[in-house]
Amino acid sequence: MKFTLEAKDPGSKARAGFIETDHGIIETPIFMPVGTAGTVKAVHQRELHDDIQAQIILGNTYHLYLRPGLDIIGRAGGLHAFNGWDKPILTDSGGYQVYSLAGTGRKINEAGVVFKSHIDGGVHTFTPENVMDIQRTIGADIIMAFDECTPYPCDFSYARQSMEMTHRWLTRCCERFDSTTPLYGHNQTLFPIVQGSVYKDLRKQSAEYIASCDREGNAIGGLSVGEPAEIMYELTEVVCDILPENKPRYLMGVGTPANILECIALGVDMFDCVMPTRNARNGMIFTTEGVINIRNEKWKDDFSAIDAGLGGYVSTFYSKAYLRHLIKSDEMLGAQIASVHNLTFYLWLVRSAREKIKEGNFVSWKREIEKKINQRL
Ligand code: PRF
Repeated sequence: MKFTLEAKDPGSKARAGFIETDHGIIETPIFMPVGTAGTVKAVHQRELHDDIQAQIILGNTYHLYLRPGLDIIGRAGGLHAFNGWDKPILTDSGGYQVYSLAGTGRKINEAGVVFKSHIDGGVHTFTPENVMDIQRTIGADIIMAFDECTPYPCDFSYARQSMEMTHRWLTRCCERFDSTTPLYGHNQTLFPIVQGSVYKDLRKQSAEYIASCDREGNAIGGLSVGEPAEIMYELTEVVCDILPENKPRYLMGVGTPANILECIALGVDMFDCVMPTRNARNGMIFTTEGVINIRNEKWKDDFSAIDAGLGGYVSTFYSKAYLRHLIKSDEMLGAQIASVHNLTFYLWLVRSAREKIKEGNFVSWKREIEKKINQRL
């Protein structure tokens, strides 16, 4: 993997660049659609390529390991061969999914995490070592270190101990990753994850440690877990200022369109979030004019395009009134149209940000576009 910085915005810390992988180029800043179980929910691969113009998608170690399982993925020849997505894939390590299982009897200790499957209650263990092996078998281009994502709020002493354990787990991840080889002929790279909850000192310490590990890219975890946005921005800035400039920075699980623009301005290059797809299924539609709750009565006879300004097939072909009818009727096509549309919007947003950074007028564009896209229609 190779990251090249192409442009720095004069008015902010935003950057434009590109990442070269064996499955192709990722232009940054980028948004990565979430494909938890090896599928971006309700969206097929041709739509991802042609309509949404996705450049990389996410998969989850936790879900794929439980179902379909490593035997099937391995026999398919890895996730790319299994799901037919021939561009880059990033897999999350399971650290966050295990965090989400809080209250289900999962146990975290130095060795790793013991948890119960949400599918059949079976007991499994994740360790830094087996999570590397699992991600080798899945075959993602970018794989994530095994970490603990602390909840919010979290007291200082727990946050410090947890961060230190995440750092020790990282050493074990690196050792395992570096002593194993890719299974399918394409290279893989390992991104470590900064933790430290909402404590600036811990965040600085963690960012310095992660930077010293000298991997090809770095991630910021443990944010957007319920803390106020201002706190997330402050800590993202602290961490970005420490992480090396010549490597991509990935802010995990963020966020709203406004969050993404703000964090691009702080120097983040990569984002992922379930918001555009999950909220689509509930009728929340992001458009170039503002946010729509398509279930509202006011759209029942609005026969205008979902988003004429965005372009793209579903956004211009289908009307708001028709999409409202589909979502209200729980029709599968409603989830499909809404998901493709929202992802088209998210990819348009980062593509536009990239263009503006290269032109040197990101800040003024951001100010103008925020006024529109943040309003509720
Ligand atoms: N760790 C991992 N994945 C994540 C997070 C994290 O902290 C977050 C936090 N927003 C999202 N996804 N491994």
